[in-house]
Amino acid sequence: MLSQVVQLVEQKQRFMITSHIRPDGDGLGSGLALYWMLRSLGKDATVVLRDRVPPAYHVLPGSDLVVVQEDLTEAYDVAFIIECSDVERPGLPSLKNQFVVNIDHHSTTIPFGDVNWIDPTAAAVGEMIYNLCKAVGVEVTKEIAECIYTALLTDTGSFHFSNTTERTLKIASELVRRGVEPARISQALFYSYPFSKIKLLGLVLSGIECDDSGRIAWVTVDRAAMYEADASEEDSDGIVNHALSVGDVEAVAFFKELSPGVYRVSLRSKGRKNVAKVAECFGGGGHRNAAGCRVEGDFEDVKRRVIEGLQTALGVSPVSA
Ligand SMILES: [Mn+2]
Repeated sequence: MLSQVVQLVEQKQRFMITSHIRPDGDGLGSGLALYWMLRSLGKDATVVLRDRVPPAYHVLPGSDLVVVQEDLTEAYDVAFIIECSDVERPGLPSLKNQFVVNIDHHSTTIPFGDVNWIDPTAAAVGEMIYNLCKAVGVEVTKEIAECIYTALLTDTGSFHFSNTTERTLKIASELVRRGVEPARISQALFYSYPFSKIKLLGLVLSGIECDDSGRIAWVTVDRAAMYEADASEEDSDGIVNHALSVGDVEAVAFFKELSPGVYRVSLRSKGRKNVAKVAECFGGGGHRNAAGCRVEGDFEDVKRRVIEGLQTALGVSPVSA
């Protein structure tokens, strides 16, 4: 509940903020916005992540202050966990000994925190942090605005996805009024890729396939493509969205080989087609238009099971994948 979070922010002094492994724009943007908000109130705050900040997000104020650690080395009054489906997701084992506040906008999250603030109507956790700033009376500074704007921009697919509401755009407008330069943020996030990322994108997209209905497509990244493109793990992020740009395609699966027989599966859909339900069948989660899971097994078998899950979700008769 927001009121409980406000009370903790007002009464406690030492805060720690984290998000999931392989941090994204919402996890980082919301986390750093919360950091700046707490600093404005004169509180002690530290952002701790298991993985480093991807270079694209160095544009975020405070990204250089993020502490990258395998685990926590201190005790805090409150540990904020942003955008995580469970307490394991940040990859910091001793988090479970802390007083945890779970902040998320995914409907599939479980209430693992001592306090749980879940708002599935928010386009991004960034929107929730904006509301928190208002609730505790902190002025939205340029730093806070840039962090929240990044969270909104990335989680809405540059305001393309169906989670983009009037409220999202109103907040974005307010953030621009507070000093955000949209072109500068977009330039850093979408026009500053390493060569290897575009090389990998080409290799992967040239292998795009779809089922007989033409409504479900999939792409695969294997270790050979990663090697050929000389790609980093981060270079494969976002490829899934390109597959969804085919007109007739309503849902896509992105398969990434993590190690032999282990695949990370990212699912995306358009409109009202729900891929979170498919991810949940494999022990993953997410929201309606963007979800993910990890599946183990023989690749052809993994692929068939996931495609069949998507066919069921879309009401497509299961024909050959
Ligand atoms: Mn999010």
